[in-house]
Amino acid sequence: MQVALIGLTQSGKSSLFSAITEGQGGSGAAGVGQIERAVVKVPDERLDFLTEMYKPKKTTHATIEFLDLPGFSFVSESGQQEARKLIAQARQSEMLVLVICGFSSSSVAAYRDRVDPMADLEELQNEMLLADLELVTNRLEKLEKSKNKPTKTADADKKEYAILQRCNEAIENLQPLSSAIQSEEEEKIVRSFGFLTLKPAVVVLNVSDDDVSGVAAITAEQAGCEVIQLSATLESELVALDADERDAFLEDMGVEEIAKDRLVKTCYKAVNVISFLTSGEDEVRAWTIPAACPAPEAAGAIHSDIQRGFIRAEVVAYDDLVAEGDMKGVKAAGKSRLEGKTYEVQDGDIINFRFNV
Ligand SMILES: Nc1nc2c(ncn2[C@@H]2O[C@H](COP(=O)(O)OP(=O)(O)OP(=O)(O)O)[C@@H](O)[C@H]2O)c(=O)[nH]1
Ligand SMILES: [Mg+2]
Repeated sequence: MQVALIGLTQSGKSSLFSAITEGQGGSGAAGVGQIERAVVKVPDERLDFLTEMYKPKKTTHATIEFLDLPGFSFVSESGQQEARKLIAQARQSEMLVLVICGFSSSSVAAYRDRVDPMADLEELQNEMLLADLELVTNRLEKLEKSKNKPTKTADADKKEYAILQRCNEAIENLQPLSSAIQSEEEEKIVRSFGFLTLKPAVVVLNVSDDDVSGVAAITAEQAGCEVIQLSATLESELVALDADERDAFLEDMGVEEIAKDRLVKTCYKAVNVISFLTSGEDEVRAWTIPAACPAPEAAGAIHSDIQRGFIRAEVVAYDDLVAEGDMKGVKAAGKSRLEGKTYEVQDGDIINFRFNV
């Protein structure tokens, strides 16, 4: 799963990236126009608990790949061209983090000489919509020429043409693209285009250190998605501290969790995936599956043999394990379940698959 950090120039994307990756992906000092990438563990207190319990040789987290894209500037023609290329890159990610500048600094030139988060967000979202519209119209023009020719793809082309026309209408009527999609099949076709405005998104409002606990300048309603307010520079300083210092600092601030952890978890949830867990002396591990996934398919995330030879899933809910203290207690309380093929795996299920091949 891949998440791209995008935004207008100098909004703090690279600072945020450095905090999220705890510095592993470089310091944001890469050459101008370069894309940085790094794989990040999704924090999971359930894995911490299981690791404490089993003391395994290895603990494996779910992961997300983050991309740090250079900032977009729509001020000049050349900036717009550059942004177009970067947008093509962002289309490949499953999710977007829109990093919006909410800090003023004497040493950083503000985009369009303003510190106006709402105006920046509107400009960014507007450009995303325009880019999607351009994609729709280009493709429609191509299909216009080919759709009535007796080619191999004529049927598929006609279908696509009809959907894209509806997409076009939706954008022109200022409706979200999602309103143009009527079935799962259509969704699949549309997904292959990588429309930016259809991707799950979260807005990060990057404010000064002393504003982090203030009222956010953008509400979730205005953004159309969750808004997380943080200070990217503060976050990157926090990750450089050792665990005790970090905890002391968070306690001082009166917050439970470092903001970048909250962001990574939010991204994971936003793409509609969940984790089930496996545990043992060798390894404690989180496995990523789509929400509402039947047990055999979940088993397939581990190995296709386990899916093929699926017999039953021995399932313990994480909360039951915590309540009973250990697996013995869980079994004594009758809270270990045997589930069959139609069972929908729940987030946090600890599973042992029985299979036969
Ligand atoms: N005062 C202050 N400065 C910040 C904050 N976040 C970022 N900066 C500074 O703003 C400048 C740009 O930050 P970057 O993280 O490089 O921004 P960017 O979005 O990656 O920039 P581009 O990739 O060029 O678009 C740097 O000098 C940062 O130190 C903040 O919360 N407060
Ligand atoms: Mg940058």
